[in-house]
Amino acid sequence: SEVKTSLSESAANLSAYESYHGLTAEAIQRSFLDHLEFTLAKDRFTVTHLDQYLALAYAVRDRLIERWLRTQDTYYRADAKRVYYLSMEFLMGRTLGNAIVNLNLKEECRRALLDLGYRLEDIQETEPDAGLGNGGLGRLAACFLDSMATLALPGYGYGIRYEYGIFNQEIKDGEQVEQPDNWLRYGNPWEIARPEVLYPVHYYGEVVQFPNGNGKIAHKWIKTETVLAMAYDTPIPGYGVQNVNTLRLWSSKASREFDFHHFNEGDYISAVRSKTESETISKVLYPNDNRHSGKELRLKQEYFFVAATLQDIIRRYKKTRKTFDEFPDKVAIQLNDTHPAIAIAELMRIFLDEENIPWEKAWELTQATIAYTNHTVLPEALEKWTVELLGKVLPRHLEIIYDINYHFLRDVRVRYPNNEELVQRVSLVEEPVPGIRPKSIRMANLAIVGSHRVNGVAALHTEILKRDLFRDFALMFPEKFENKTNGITQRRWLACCNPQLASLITEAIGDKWMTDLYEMEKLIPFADDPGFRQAWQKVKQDGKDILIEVVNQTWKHKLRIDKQSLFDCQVKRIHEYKRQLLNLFHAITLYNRLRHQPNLDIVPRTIFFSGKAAPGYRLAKLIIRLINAVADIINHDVVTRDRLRVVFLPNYRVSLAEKIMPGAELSEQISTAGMEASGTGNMKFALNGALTIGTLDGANIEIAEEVGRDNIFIFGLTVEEIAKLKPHYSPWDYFHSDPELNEILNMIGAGYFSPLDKELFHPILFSLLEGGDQYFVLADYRAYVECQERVAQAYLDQDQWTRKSILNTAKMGKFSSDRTIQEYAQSIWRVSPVPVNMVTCEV
Ligand code: B1H
Ligand code: IMP
Repeated sequence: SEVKTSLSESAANLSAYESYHGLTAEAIQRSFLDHLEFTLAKDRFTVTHLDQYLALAYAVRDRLIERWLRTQDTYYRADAKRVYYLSMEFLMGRTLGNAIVNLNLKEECRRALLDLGYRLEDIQETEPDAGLGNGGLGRLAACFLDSMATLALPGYGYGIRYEYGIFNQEIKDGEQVEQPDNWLRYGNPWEIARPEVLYPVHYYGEVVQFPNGNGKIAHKWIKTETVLAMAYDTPIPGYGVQNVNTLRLWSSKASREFDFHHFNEGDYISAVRSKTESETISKVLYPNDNRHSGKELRLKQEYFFVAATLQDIIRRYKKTRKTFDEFPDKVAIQLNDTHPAIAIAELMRIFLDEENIPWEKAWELTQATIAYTNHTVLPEALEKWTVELLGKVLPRHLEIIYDINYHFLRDVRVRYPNNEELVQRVSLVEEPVPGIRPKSIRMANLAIVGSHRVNGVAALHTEILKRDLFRDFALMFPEKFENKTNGITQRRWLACCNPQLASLITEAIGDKWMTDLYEMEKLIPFADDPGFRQAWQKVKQDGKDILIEVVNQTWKHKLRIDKQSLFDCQVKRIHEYKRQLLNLFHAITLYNRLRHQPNLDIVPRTIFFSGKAAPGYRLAKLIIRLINAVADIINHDVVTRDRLRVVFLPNYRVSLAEKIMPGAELSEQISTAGMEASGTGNMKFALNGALTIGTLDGANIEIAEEVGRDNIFIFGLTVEEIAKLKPHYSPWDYFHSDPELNEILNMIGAGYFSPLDKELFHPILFSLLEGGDQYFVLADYRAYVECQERVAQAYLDQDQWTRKSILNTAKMGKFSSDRTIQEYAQSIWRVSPVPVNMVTCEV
């Protein structure tokens, strides 16, 4: 401590600081070896890859701890307003490489390990992904944590510590097979268990009323089943700052009373069985992207983490305050979609039933604290819980929701008299239609009414919310609705995943882009510099070679990829609205053209697909089968296989995305206009220098605005055109009038790609023809194929293509999640940075 104090006095002595805090290669090596020996009990004869990874992870983690503790202390001393990001999903991927980059320790780690004969890159490959999310929504939460820490904002992520994350996808005979993702099997060096941070969460039971002595009625929720939530913390280091924020994930544990109750009844086996049942709450992530399941366990998961989180938030608030008057000045809660929207009823329950705050005040505090982000307009994704289920699992919350609705509708009737249709539309309660739909609670309506801000995730999406989905609410509360266009963290999605491109950029314009992505504009003049273009092209080629290596490892060198072919990538969840079929039909178009004219001169392409289908989404799984069947035929045809390849990369996940982005040249963002709320993969590709082929949907529109129409390939129907076409759309017209499209659908129908089961893919044809083609695949086919011809033409001029590639990266400034988070901080959360200082802080 004396050493430290004297160091603080000579605060400028940075190298002494680094040496003291163990930030040198020598210290890291020492720490690595110590952990191998003392933490893992291994020597050089018994050390495994896993041990190497764990030892390095512990050595790096050690270097975060002091800053982490200091950060929490700093937030308390500053009496800072905190932001709580509540999300059912955090798709973190790997942590080691990101922590090393954010601590600026890459060279030190590399040297420390090389000296022992290890390669940093190899060690990183051992880390399993933390796949606690489905796709864009979960990864957005992870990018936001990185940005909040980097911006020195007192931000916390709160969610569930799923024992099983998103399933691992295997492809067997062309089909998706799901394997459980037991990611904690070998231990998780990044989490710290907090067995003392333990809260009860109640379910079921009943509500009793009694006079509270002040002439009012009090409510008590009794005879509940209780589960305990235990905290696990993961440090979230910022880049270029000393702040280390916290991601707190809850794990369910059986409560002690629960045990005693059953044990006293003398049935040991059923006591242990009941115990495991309460522990199933945090067992597994629901693998649906953009779809509401309606299952009881899912509702219990949502309430589980919300109830534990609010207890923790209120505990922290009460450490410095006696009344709740300042709650909204000290606490901002952001709901990542409606999945945690029960927080509105839970916060009201705490204020009303436990803190005895009167309704009006409780409601004012709740609204001022909470904000809601909507991520989808797809009707099947909107959460509606049946009154029956909600009343059974959370009876008091159902009462409170009815009360909120009563107060809300009373105000609506005053403001808009004699408009019962409006009242029905905005009601939190959807009335039943016998035999068709049960009486339900609309969670989006609850979220809007209970929040002071509602935001969409891209400009178009927010407009659609205001014009269509939430039209009535936007007219009632125009000041509530805002846009916050999504972003991605350039630390993970460029610095970590594409170190070569990052270095080339930094050599040219310096490294300020790491914390201010608008700095990338300084690359614009380099787009016309032949030497720089050549260097850029070389780095992109290296990225392609790494991707080829991934293919070789997957297929054991059986699938030869032409390294000069156009690398055309569509990687995202498999969903009809994302239209992987459109892309596949283009592949079949090229295949047919080559079959019919074997000497046809085309630009060689390798078309990569990757993505998971929800296990219960039959058509999405069939699409995976069709992609693999088409790939099999095309890749084995001697006429076509040197000019056209189709590759389905199994098990898409964050760590695979990090290998795909640097090698991609064309980014497929081809959703039906109006259906992809934002997309964020589109931003990752463009940041790594891929050109986009896309529809005017989600954030594509804003990407086009930034890069300019000359540097992006836009095609297809617009939202307005689709709305016009919809009432009289007939996919059959396109089927009959477009010969190439006709041929493709006939081949699929005749079993060309499934000779052993000719009807295998008929459900796909059915959805496109009889089913009415809900996603306008046939309507956009011709425009898409023509646009792909423009892409191929452009690719022929490699020099011009490279120029456009550089300009794409240069104009990505807007799409940093730092910009997004700054906007949330200013206009929704009203929080300011609280930087942590390690050197000058007193000890
Ligand atoms: C997005 C979801 C989603 N929107 C329900 N909605 C889920 C809905 O488990 N569930 O029940 C899970 C996920 N995910 C995505 O959010 C959008 O489709 C993307 O367009 C957007 O970029 C992303 C982040 O805003
Ligand atoms: P939490 O934010 O209350 O969950 O506490 C996290 C950490 O913050 C604690 O373990 C302490 O290191 C620190 N901390 C908690 N209370 C205080 C306080 O009153 N002043 C300064 N630091 C605190």
